[in-house]
Amino acid sequence: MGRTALIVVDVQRDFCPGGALPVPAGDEVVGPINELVQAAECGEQPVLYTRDWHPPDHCSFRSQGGQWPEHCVRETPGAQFHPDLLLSRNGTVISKAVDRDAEAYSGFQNTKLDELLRGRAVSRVIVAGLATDYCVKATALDALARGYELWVVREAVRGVDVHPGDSQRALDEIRGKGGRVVGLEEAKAALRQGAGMQ
Ligand code: VGL
Ligand code: ZN
Repeated sequence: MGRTALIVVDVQRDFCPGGALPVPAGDEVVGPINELVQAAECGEQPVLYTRDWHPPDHCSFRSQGGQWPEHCVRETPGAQFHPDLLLSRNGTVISKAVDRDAEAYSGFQNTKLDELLRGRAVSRVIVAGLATDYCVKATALDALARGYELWVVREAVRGVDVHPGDSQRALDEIRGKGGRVVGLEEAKAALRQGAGMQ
């Protein structure tokens, strides 16, 4: 059994209430995620933070014919992590959807995430963050497709639900493909255990 990594998906100002593309109650993930980060530090497990990091003319924006209002434009306040999010000393930031012409919901798409995880002998990935029905879903399914054991933390995700039920369907699909939806305490325990207990 390899190590367990925590992947914190897109906990950015624009995805929280008051932001450009707010996920309802999106800021409620910050508390549980901070507990997960502390558990990972305790167990010396890797923490990776993905961020949506779009150019100002990204193809996903309505102004460019896409689906979304402008959000998470690189180097703007809306793209910053939520101010209360605990940034681990040993954390790694993964910027995604940086190319104008490509949408990228998954943290694995056109990034070094897979390489980083393999380099650190990670076999299990624990995913938390925003949004359940977009970037959390895509990142989780990609992790499964790449052969990782995959857990999503129930209390630490929130969805957009453009169509009612999207978030629930996303979790069902993750389960259907072999992932687990776990509670906060189980996830913290796995992160805290660290290398020594395996
Ligand atoms: C996301 C919509 C557009 C996400 C990113 O992080 O879930 N959703 N861009
Ligand atoms: Zn985006």
